[in-house]
Amino acid sequence: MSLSTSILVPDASDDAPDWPAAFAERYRQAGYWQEQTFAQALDAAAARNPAAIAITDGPLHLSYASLADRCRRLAGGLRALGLQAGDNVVVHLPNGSAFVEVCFALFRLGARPILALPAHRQHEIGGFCSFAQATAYIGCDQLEGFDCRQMARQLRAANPCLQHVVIEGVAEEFTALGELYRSEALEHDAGQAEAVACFQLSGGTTGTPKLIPRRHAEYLYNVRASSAVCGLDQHTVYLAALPMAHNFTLCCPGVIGTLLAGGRVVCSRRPDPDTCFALISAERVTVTALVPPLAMLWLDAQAQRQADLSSLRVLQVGGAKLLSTAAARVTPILGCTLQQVLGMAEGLLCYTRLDDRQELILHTQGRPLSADDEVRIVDEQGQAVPDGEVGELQVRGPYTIRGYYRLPAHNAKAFTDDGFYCSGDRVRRTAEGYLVVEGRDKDQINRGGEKVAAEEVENLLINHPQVHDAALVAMPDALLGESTCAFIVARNPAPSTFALKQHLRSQGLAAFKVPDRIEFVPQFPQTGVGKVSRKDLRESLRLAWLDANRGSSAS
Ligand code: OOB
Repeated sequence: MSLSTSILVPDASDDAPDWPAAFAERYRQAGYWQEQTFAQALDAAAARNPAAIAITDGPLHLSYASLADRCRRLAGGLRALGLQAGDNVVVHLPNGSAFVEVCFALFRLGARPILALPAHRQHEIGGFCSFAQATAYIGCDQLEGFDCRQMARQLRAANPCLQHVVIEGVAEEFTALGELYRSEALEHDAGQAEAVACFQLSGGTTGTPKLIPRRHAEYLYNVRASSAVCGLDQHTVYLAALPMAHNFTLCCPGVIGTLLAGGRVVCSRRPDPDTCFALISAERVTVTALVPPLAMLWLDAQAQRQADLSSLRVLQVGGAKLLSTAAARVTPILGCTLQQVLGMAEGLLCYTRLDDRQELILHTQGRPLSADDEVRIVDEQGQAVPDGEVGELQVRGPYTIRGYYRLPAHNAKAFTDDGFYCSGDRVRRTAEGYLVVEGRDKDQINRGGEKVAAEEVENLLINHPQVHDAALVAMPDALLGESTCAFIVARNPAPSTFALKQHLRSQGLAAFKVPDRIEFVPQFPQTGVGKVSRKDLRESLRLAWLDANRGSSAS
């Protein structure tokens, strides 16, 4: 690996690549893109049924009218603080009503939330702040036991652009989120339908964050079309178990889909079966979304426990491949319909349909959401392969971005000349147009839905004075599907495994990216051209895993 290739420098000249005019016109004509912003869409939902409950967050039951009013007042408060249209704002909040209010207040202001995950720490958050020149950070006092205020002090010292820190809870020297609601409501919506509404985050393959600009019109289409495919309506009770900031939970159709359909969002701070089963029974939840390892945990828990999950109608599973054996257990054990979702923050969504044949639901990752999703599956030369053959999934369409924020050089590689996004996923298409994920071409590890960019972790490892070189690869894992193993070529004396993990944590790396295993090797296997052979490293782990599992099944 080479450090020099991984430094991606923001280039403000190519802010947020847009669709070419002819495509934009086509998507408007088709009715996909409408003249509406997120703030307007929420206002319309609130006007339809102001007294209905929009959000349940612990003891709090917030009506649509209160939610809309709180978002307006918060928008007023944020404006009085100095935030304005076009500002980039890092939002780092757990699942809860405050997350939704902050997002909609920023939408109204025309400021753009960068949707950080609760698991992100200083390394990631600092990266977003400096890359996007964020003017504000909105966090909370305690996030899964982590003190965001402490981090905010360091962020401010390192990022002069960061003018405001807003904290939910005890704010200390910062601005308290609660105070901002005292302001006069902001009636004017400064959002524009085809402007950037927010930034999703790429799972990443490189050492630096990649921000995904999502625009009101295309992202609202993503929400509306997903909502139709999942059958959401005013009776929907959606449980947000995964982080709300993630595209899956937020817009597929998720929290925002539920709100726009007039349903109710139930917030869970944790995705474990104990917490979620209690919420499902108490709140009569009808739909929720999980990554495969959690779905498997829920299945095992319910097989023993038989909680009252009778209200549950649909379980969406996506983010990583669901084994068909696990898929087959969903309806018998949880009593609901399984919907497989192959999604990506860059856009494309594939869903199995609720009335699909069992065979499709159990064995495929669905088919594209939109009739205008142009999916092609190509070989190494970029030529389309026939149905049934495996190739790289490339896509363009009415809600798939044409480029990352401020990264023209990277965009030139990640998108084809004719605007297709190169996903790095290896898939095959069935004769009926359903996709089956067969693997991946990118240097990314999919740790049960949580994405780890190999290069990001390697860069931090080789910062350690006792590390000569590092390579992070996927290792088979019964629950996660994949976990991470770092191979290290050490200097003399070699560091301990503990010291290396400590080194990563001390640099503020999110815990899920700290390698599950660390192996010391004298040198890396090489490819024919002298690059590190990740394939050989992965293969050695796979063989060791097979060996170990053979041993355990024999005993
Ligand atoms: C979702 O989005 P991201 O951006 O965190 O990750 C996207 C990547 C895909 O390119 C693919 O490699 C993998 O995650 N993936 C799957 C999958 N769903 C996503 N791999 C196998 N089977 C699946 N069902 O993960 C995401 C976004 C919206 C909805 C659902 C998932």
